[in-house]
Amino acid sequence: MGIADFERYPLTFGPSPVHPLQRLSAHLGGATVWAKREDVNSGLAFGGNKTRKLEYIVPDAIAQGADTLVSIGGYQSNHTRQVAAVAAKIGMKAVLVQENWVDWPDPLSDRVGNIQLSRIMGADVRLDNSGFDIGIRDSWKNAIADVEASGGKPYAIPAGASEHHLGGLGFANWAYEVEVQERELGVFFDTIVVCTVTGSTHAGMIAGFAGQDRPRRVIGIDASATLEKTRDQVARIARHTAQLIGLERELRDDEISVLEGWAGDLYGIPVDSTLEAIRLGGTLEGMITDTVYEGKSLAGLIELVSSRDIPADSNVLYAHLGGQLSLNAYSGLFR
Ligand code: 5PA
Repeated sequence: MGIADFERYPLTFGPSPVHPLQRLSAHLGGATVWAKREDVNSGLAFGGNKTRKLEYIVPDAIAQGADTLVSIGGYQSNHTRQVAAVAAKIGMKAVLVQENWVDWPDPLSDRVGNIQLSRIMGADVRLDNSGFDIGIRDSWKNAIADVEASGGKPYAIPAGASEHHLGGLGFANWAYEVEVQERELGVFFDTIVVCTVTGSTHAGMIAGFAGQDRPRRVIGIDASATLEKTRDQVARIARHTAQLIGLERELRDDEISVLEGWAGDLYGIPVDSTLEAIRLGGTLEGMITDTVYEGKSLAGLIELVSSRDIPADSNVLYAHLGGQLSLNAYSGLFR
């Protein structure tokens, strides 16, 4: 059993682009930094990491005869926006529970960016006042029950598509894709840096890379300040995904590395290092990152390269997972 045994419904343009960040690398003066860009991986409403995960989930939804995808996230969830786009693409409905995950004083946070696009794409958006949690929520269970009660066939996709039995496959496949691109480019990425919150992006990568010949460091950067929960979730999903794709050994604990230090105190609230990283990516590379996820993982990368924790002779691959649209809900920054 391997990744190729799982059906993949194409939602992306194909392999996502990989390119060097020359001016950022020169500025940091250490390792050579590259990016692999999930923010431009699809024509479906700006794509992102969930679009890749959904490629492996959609065949199951279709096989089950579903007519409505039901999912959950914060007001500015990138995930739910991608679920809305995918539902539109495959001719299903979407019911999205959008919770008040971030205590951020932008009066338009439930109207602009991701949530606006979900509404444009016809999703049934339901605002809920609950706070941040990556676990399974009653509001989401109620939405599923609602669809059933009205005669629909719901297909449940948990937060970030992570606690879904196929949720890790998209990024296990990403690991194989990287291997192919490395051969084409003549480079080996000994270190991968990725933002982790609900866990299946990082977990899928760990599982996918674990079966390859050359070992590498896959560093998850915590962006929600819930380290223990995130680490457990990543470990669980990585082990499950490894089993699915036929890895013939147990993952070691040292293969599961989630680092803290760049999340600040709260999910969704940027700190100085986040804003600094966003500015650096923007001014040196024209690469836009957001305040919730990618600005935090980029801040981690910047510090790890600057401190030589990632050695100067390394080739580092920054996984850019998308998410720029939520910047609209942070209109008070960068004025
Ligand atoms: C998200 C997640 P994981 O949830 O798979 O760990 O990915 C973290 C992540 N970068 C990183 C971006 C741009 C993301 O959108 N977003 C969630 C959402 O609801 O959008 C699942 C939380």
